[in-house]
Formats: sequence, structure tokens, C-alpha cells
Amino acid sequence: MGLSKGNDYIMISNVLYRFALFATPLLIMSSFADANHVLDRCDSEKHEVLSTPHECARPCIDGEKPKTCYYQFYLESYVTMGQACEYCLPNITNQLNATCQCVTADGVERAVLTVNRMIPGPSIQVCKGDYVVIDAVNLMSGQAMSIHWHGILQDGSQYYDGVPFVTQCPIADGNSFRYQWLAGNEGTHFWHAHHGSQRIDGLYGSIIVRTEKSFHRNMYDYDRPQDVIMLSDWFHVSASEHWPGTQVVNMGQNPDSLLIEGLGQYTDPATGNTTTTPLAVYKVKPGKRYRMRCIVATSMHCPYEFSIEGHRLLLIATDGVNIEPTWVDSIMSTGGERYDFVLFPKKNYSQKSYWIRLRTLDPCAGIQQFAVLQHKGGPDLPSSPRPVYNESFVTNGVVANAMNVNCSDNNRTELCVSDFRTTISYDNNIGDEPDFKHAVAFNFTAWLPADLYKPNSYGRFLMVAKDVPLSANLGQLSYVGPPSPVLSQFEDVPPDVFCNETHRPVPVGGVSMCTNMMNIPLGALCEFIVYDPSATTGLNHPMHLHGYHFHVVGMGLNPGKYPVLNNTVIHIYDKQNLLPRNFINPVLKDTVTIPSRGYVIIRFPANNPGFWLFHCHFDFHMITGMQMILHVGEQKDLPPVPPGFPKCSDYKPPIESVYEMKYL
Ligand SMILES: [Cu+2]
Repeated sequence: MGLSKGNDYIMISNVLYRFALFATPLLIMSSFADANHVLDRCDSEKHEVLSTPHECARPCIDGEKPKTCYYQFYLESYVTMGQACEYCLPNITNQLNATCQCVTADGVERAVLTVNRMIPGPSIQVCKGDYVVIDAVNLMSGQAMSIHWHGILQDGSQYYDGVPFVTQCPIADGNSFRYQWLAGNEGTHFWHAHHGSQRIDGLYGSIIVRTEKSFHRNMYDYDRPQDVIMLSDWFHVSASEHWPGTQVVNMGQNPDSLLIEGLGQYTDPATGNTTTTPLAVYKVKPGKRYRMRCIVATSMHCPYEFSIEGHRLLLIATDGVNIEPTWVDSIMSTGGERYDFVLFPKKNYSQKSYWIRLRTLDPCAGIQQFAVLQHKGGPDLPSSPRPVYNESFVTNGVVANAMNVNCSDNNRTELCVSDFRTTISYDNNIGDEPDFKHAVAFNFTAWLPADLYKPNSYGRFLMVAKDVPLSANLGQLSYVGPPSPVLSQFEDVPPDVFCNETHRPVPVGGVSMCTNMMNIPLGALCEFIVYDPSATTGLNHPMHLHGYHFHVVGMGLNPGKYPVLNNTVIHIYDKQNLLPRNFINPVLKDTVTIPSRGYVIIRFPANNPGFWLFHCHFDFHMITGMQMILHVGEQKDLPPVPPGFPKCSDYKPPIESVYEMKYL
């Protein structure tokens, strides 16, 4: 696929920039740590005052003049436990930028991708109303990239949502791209690579948007920059070893390990030896209350459980939206979600430390990772032994976002996401008859080897287990990106690449591969019933929608007599009132886990025009086709394409044209 620059001006500035970058790399890298140098250089470039990451991570005061917060992201191929670790170990409480270029992860050496030689990458911490500018510089040889700002609604900055071939062209290696958006919605969010499987290899970091009068402000004493708990799953090889997937070595997609705030230790099952790399440490004072911001940045198909030894968690927000405070013992998630909770360090337990734990559950059971909650004066590690995998911290049985429970059963202790209640004002018409109703299934299709390996055909697949190649889809359509971004170059996209549930291309081996796009009128009240049509207990897919928060008005398991869900069964159940909906303060989220063989009902007013990706947040499912575009509104509803915005397309000139240019 060809890439071209937008115009000559951009091309010239790129050449100059590249020269500066490669001719004087030390100067550029050191300028990141030198705030004044950055400000001087950029001030003259943009003629406005830019603030550094540290200046922006400040206590927020209502009425204060918003800042323009400037970040430089250098994306590189890098290593964990590399030579840099002979010189320093990372300062584990500082997440805005690293003073040490050693990346430890869980102590196992491997190739990774990093932003500014950190995992997680730099934390963007700003106040609501600030303007955020990120210059992303792609130094990853041979890899294009883009960055999505997960949870930032991009209403008005649609061109910076970071989805390749939807909102922008992939950024080629050697190029840089300036993202800029308004931090318009408060809360705990995160950024991550949105191209291929790069996120899995380390390209993610937190985004925290604070406001002085946050709804639950009186419930905690501290909301500190270091109280971010980023959870991730981790391979000991590059993600490319697992996609499309092997038959013998590194088979399947179960992670090898987990990380908490990019740190951890690993016990080699062959030798029993455990690495000695640092664990994340959260230092607290007994008797004080802390707002903790937990980000589930995992990528694999597993459910993950987070808990803290000896402490209950008071949930106050999810996906950046405040909820009625809810006590829980643990949080489960399949990724893409955020949970903010108030932590109450025990009053009379100074000089003590506790285990913070993340563990996988079925179908990935057996993996866990730890961090440390250190009360003032407490030891570096808890005195209690490290819990074995099966030991539970869930003393009262209150699991938030429990997978596969009957959400209609009133006698349960586990909580469904649909139990949470929002505390913010919302569209009161959410309970009206929707203008737009749609049922959509997350599904897989098994490839027959005769179809998959037919000469001159190149079907896309994910080898989930030995001899099990699958294609992933939404509504039996396996998504393939268009050759040009639909947002910025709609007129360049051939109309025949698009499909929807009534316009399907001829399937090859049972799979229709096309750009699955649904048109939705601007302002329509939308309802989606998203369901899992599996015949056997399988996975819990996390569904993420860009550009919106949606209300989760219903969720549950298969409620009726039909053994398997399909569109007809969903319709029958709905007629029989077996799919109940709650319209009283329904929780608002941007990512929700679909119960295995069950359903979730979401509603939202389609008030943000654009091309918004709607997809499974498991990376390998997404890149195997489990995604679609919701096209809200029309071209006239969108802001104009920014001047000089990079373009890309296929290039297929008439074959004789080269000959004519040279010889005629
Ligand atoms: Cu999935």
C-alpha cells in the first residue's frame, strides 16, 4: 500500500526534522528531560505557551486558565533487561517520564516496543479543559503505527482518534504525526497503539483527566499522579510469534506473565527460579484515603482479577464516568476498562505491607503477578508469604464485573456491570423507543484447511490451538480496513469495499471479508444488543466503542429455552420481555464485557459525528476481523480535514504509463 505526503510543505519540514533527529539524537533525546529547551523550541514553532508534562500534572483548580500540554513520544524497538539495566534501575514511582532507560518488565529479556524507553509509556496527566498535544515520532524500523486515546471522545477532533485507515493513515517509520485534542471529559483513560498487535509488545500508557469538583471529591484525601495501577498481560516473545499463531512452539495466545505498572517477577517453571526485578510499590499513610486509578490494559482473551490483600475497594468510577460508590472485594475485567476506587489503608497498621495481586482466570488460569501496598514505615515486601495462585482475597464474595453470572438473579453477591448506577446527568430520553435498533454477534468461523491453503488464496486466520484456524467476525462479516482512511479521504475509498448485514460480498471459505460499516443518522437514539452466539461456553469478549460513552441498560446469560443465541432468538426473547432494561441512572461505559453465550444491551444518542470503530478489545480478535465502523452523520456534519493531513491509497496506474514516461 502506497503512502504519500499531503503537500510539499510537510515533505520539506519532514526532511528537516529527520535530519535534526538523526544527526543529533543526543540533543533531541536530552531535550525531552530539559523542559526549557522543549518550550523554547516549540514556542517559536507554534507561537503559544506550551506546558511540560510535569507542569500539567498539577492539582486542578476550577476557573484556572487551561494549559496546552506538550508531549514527545519516541516509538522504538527496544529490549527489556538490556544493557541500560547495567547502569540504573527505573524510578518506579515516576510515570511522567523516566530518568533511567532500563525497562525491566518481569525480569525476562525480550524484544519490545516502547515510547520513550518506558513500559508503561509516559503518563498524560492533565486538568479537564487542557489542550493536549503529542508529537509521535516513529523510530520503529519497518513498522507503521498509530496511537488511540482510549476514553477521549474526540468530539471536534475526530481526525486524532488514531485508527489506521479509519481516521488517519498509518504513520510510516521515519515520520512523525502531531495528535492534538481537548481533554474534555474527566476520568481515568489510556493511550495505546492501534496498529496490528503493537500494543501487546508494550505501547501503552495512562491518561488522567482531573477536575477540582469531581463528584466524589470528598471521599478521598489524595489523588496523586503515582496512584495509577496499569495492568497488562505479557509474552516472553514478540506478539508476532502468536499471530497468526504456531502449531508447536509458543502455541496459542495465553500470556506467559502479567505486569502491574509495567513491573513484575517471573518464576521459571523449569527451574523454579524467580527473577528479582522490582515490583510496583504504592506508599500510603494509615488512616488516609486514596483515589486509585486502575487501568486494564490487557490484550489477550483471558479474564483478569485484581485484588488487594486485607482491603476492600470502594468503586467510584468506571471508564472515566462516576458511579454510585460500591464496595467490592475484587475487580474482574477482560481489558479496555478502567476502575477508580478509594483505598482505605488500615488505621492501626503502620509498619506493615500488603500484597496487591493480578491473576488470570479460566481459560488462562494459573498466572499471577504482584505489587506492594506499603503503609508508612512498612517493609519493602509484605511479611505474609506470597499467596499461591488458588488462594483468594475475596473474603466477602463481592466481585465487580463477575463473568457469566445471572444478572437477573437478585440473590447474588457478585456484581454485574449493569448493577452500577451513574451519578452524572445524562440524556433523559434514553428510555424512549430507539430510532435505530440492531443485534450483532461476536463470532468465529472455522477455516477448512482446503479453503485456507488453496493456491492463490490468502485467507486471514488466527490459530487459537493446534489445527484450529479461525476467522473472527461481527455479524458474520470479517473486517478489513479500506485502502484510504474513510474519515479524511472518503471520496478515495472505492464503494465496493464496504459491506453490511444486508450487503455481503460472496464468502470465501465461509468468510466475507470487507469493510463492515453501518450508517447511523446524527442524533438517532441507538440500541445495540451485542451477543455471543457460541454453542459451548467460551470467551467473554470486551466490546469497545470509540467516540462515545454508552449506557449499559441490560446484560445477562441466555434467558430462555433456545440453546444458542442468534438474531431470531434475540428477537423472540425481546418480544417475550426476557431481555430486561434499566433506564434509571444506567452506568455509562466505553468498554463492556459480553457474558459468554449471553448478551449486553447498550444505548446511546448518536450525537458525535464521525467514523467510530466498534470492536473486540482483544488484539488478536480485532486484527482477525472482529470489528466494524459506525458511521454517524454525513460529511457535512464533520469538521474539515486539517490542512496538509497525510494521505494514503493503493497505487495502480495503467501498466503502459511507465513505459510512455520513459520512452515517448
Ligand atoms: Cu473477542
